[in-house]
Order: sequence, then C-alpha cells, then structure tokens
Amino acid sequence: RHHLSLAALAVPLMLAGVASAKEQPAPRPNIVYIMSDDHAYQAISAYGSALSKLAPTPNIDRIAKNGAVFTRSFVGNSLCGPSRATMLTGRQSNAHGFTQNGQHFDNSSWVWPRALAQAGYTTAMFGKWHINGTPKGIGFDDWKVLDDQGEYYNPDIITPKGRSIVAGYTTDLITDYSLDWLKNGRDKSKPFAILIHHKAAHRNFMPALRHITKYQGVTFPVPANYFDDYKRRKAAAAQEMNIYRDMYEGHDLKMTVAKGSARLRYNRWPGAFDRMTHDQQAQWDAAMQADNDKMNAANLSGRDLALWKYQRYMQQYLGTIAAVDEGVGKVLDYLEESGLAKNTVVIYTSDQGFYLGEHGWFDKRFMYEESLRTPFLIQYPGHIRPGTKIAAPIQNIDYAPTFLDLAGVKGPDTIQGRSLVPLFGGRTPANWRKDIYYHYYEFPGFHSVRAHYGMRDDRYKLIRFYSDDINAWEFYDLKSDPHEMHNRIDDPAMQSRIAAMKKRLVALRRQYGDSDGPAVDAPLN
Ligand code: SGN
Ligand code: CA
Repeated sequence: RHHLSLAALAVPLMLAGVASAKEQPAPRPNIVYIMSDDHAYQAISAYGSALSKLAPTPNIDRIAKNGAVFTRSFVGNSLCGPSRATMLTGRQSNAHGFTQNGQHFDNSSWVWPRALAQAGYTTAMFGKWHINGTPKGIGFDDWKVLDDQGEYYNPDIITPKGRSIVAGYTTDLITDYSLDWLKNGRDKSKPFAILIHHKAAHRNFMPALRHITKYQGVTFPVPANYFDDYKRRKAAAAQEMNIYRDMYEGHDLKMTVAKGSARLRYNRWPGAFDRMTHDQQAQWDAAMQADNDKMNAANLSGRDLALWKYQRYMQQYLGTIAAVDEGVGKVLDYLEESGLAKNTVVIYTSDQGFYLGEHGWFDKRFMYEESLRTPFLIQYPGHIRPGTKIAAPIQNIDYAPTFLDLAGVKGPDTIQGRSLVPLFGGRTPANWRKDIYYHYYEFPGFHSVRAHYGMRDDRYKLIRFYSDDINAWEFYDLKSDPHEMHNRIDDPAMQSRIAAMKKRLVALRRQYGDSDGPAVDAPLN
C-alpha cells in the first residue's frame, strides 16, 4: 500500500520535473561535435593506415581510446555543403534540397541544434559554416563563423555583431573561441552542445607557421594506384583532380619559380597568401626556402615530379592536421580538468573523406571508398566501452537523430537517419541497415566529377554515372578489389548479383524519396 501511493505520487512529480532524489534521471549529456573539413580517415592514426603512422594524430586518437571508432562511416554526397545540410537535418541531399555547393540553405528548416536549444540546451557554433552566409536564425546562443570557405591566415570572422579580420591562424582561433565559450561564455545552468568546425585540412592546405617544416623530409608511402590508368572507368578518366596534373603549383603545392626565389609558381587565388602579415610571410618563405631550392635545383620532370608533388601535398595537408589535433587535445584536456568529460559526448568527424593520392587524386566527390567514407570517433564515458570498434554501416544522416536521442528530444518524421545510440554497446541490432545510398550532383563543377548515384553493401558497390557525355554503370567487389580498379559490370559471373543490387537500388531510391537523375532501369544513352 505504502509503495503504491508513492508510485502514484511520483508520476505528477516527475512530470513537474521534481523527481525525488532516488528517481533523479541522469543529467542530459553535453555534446561536443568537432568536425574538420576534408579530413581523410587515412590521415587519422586510430584508423591504422601506414601513412598515418608517419603523421600520427594522438589527440584525435584519444577519443577512440576513450570510446569508439566507427570503421564503416559514410556520407551520402561527398561534398561540403550537402553533407553539412545532411548533418543538420538528418536527411539525404535530395530530401533537404541542398544538393550542390553554392546553393541556399533555408535557416528556418528543422535542424537539430534548434531542437536542442528549444529543449533547454545552450548551443554554439564556431568555424566553417559554408551552407550560405551565417547561422543566423538557426538558434545558436553564440556563433562565430568563417566567410564561406574561409582562409587559413588572418581570416574574416563573422559574428552576430558583424564582420572583422582577425589576426591569427584559423584552426587556433576556432579552438580558442570554443574553449573560451566552454569556460566563460555558456550558460552553466544548462547542458550544452557546441559545434567546433575547422577549415583545415581543406585546400589550399596551409599549415600553421609552427608546423610548416614538421613533415619536410618525411617520405610518405605512395598509394599503389597513384598512377592509375582509369581503364574501364570513364568518369574516373575524365576528372580534373589529379595531383600531378591539376594541382596548381603555387596555390596548392607552394612551389617557387626558381632557386633562390620565394615567388610562387601559378597561384590561382593569391588572396590566401596576401592575407598574411609581412612577418608571417617572411616566416613562411624562410621555412619553405631550402625545400623549394632543392626542388628547383633537382629540375624534376615526368614521373619523378609527379612523385615529388605527392610528397609535398602530403607534407602540407598533414601539416594542417597537426593544429587540428592540438586543438582537439586542448578541448579534451579542458573537459577532463573541469570534470565535464564524464557527462559529455565528444564526436570527431569530417564533412567527407578525401583522396590522399589514391587513383592519383586529391579532392572527393566520387563514390569510391576514400571519399565515400568519413572518419567517425566518439567517446561517451559509461556508455561506450574504451577501445570499442564498431563495424555497422553508418551515414551522416544518422548524426541528427543521434544528438536528439542523447538529449532525449523527439524529432520530426522527416528524419531519414537512425540514432547510433543502440550501437554503442558494440553489438549491431538485427534490424540495422545493411547498405547505404549515395548521390553526387555537382556537374559541371570544380574537378569535373560526373553526377552519379549508387549503393554499397558490406562487400559490393554499384554506381551509375550520368551526364551528357558519360553514362555508365560500374560494379566493384570490395573484397577482392578494395582499391576499385576493376569495374566488373560486364563480368558474366556477376550479372545475377548486379541485377539483384539494381532492384535494391530502386528500393533505396524510393525509401529516400530520390527521383533525381535517371531511373535505375532507364537505358544508358
Ligand atoms: C574549393 C576548392 C575545390 C573544392 C571545393 C569544394 N578549390 O572550390 O578544390 O573541391 O572548394 O570543397 S580552392 O582552390 O578554391 O580551394 S568543399 O569541401 O567546400 O566541398
Ligand atoms: Ca569539405
């Protein structure tokens, strides 16, 4: 009797938010969502590549050690704007409508940060926004963003109060803004969600002054398919993202015109360097001089030059990651020192993957593994066992429902992803998805990657390219051909599997409501 009356009392008390001490629900976790730009999983040592062993990311790896690394994490459209819009809405490109960079994201759309704010979280966003203008209207309590892509040095920073040029190195500024908000800016009576979104390692790959020489002289392993012949892969042959052919020698590779000179070779957007102060420029030039003099003296050409360019690309790209990794370390240190860590979920990801010389490429866009994948590491003490590896296929549509689930907030039915929380224990629920859908749109556009859609399951990948000039199917067995060099679309042994996958692709397009591009059964022409 006594029990019964207490239980009856507890319901209205809990509804009023005054649960008894015994029934006090665990406080809602804080969320730290760190995302870099174009950071390939191959460049994170927690993923174990040979390359990353030469340029380890000890602080990003701390998240994997404290929690989990997702080994099959994908995007639905490997491009900045569409991917970010997906992460905010939990919807594929076709559904949220932001299919290509440069489009307009309607800030009044449903997005998870506003839903959390409405549920009592304090929220903030620092860094690269890049889905048009600013986060005005999203509902962040505080924000400071870069202008569009942003710059590596002395960037324009836009805040609710306006725009100004801020002295410093962008990755460090974003880290400082974030730490400052965590320490002094936020409303400490509320749980918080912070988006820390770096510009690095995006083109044009400019490391902090303290990191320019960090990897000079290091020889990174060259991917086996660096000199890909693109045989039987027409779209792969037609791209413009080849390191040795399409990178700008000044802008990207920071090559100089002659021995003894600091003047850059072809530099399409001089603004990136012109923003530096005289002092920064002098330090930059001094740090690059010896290496560039050596390059000019060697008078390289052909294959040797192509290989040299790969090394220079990696030295610069990985150099930018060094500051990101330090920044992650500072954020983790603060969470630990302040005691916040134990009730804070920390996520590290990138807006998409990136080519680090595979197929001879930089950039992303293609549905091939290196850009289809994106890193995803997460720690949540008490909920994810340290050192967990999770192989269930996840996609960027899952981030929004995961944040909602963590905060105990219900989202709209229009969300297409699933909460990752049921995966945290390390076991995959039987009804978890078995395959993922992909659709890339931006053609014509930078790097000339033809539009395509497709699906990937545990072992196979089916892609349909479509454009005025290239209409073709491709099919890969990732088990026997992990580098996707052998398009087996015409292989007689594969025809029944291909037919079954096309059927499944029709179903996936229906599931996500995607009628963009030709239908699966539309003939090639
Ligand atoms: C810029 C880059 C491209 C890159 C796009 C999209 N050129 O235009 O190489 O593909 O951004 O990148 S740059 O020389 O101006 O940097 S994304 O990450 O924003 O989608
Ligand atoms: Ca990007």
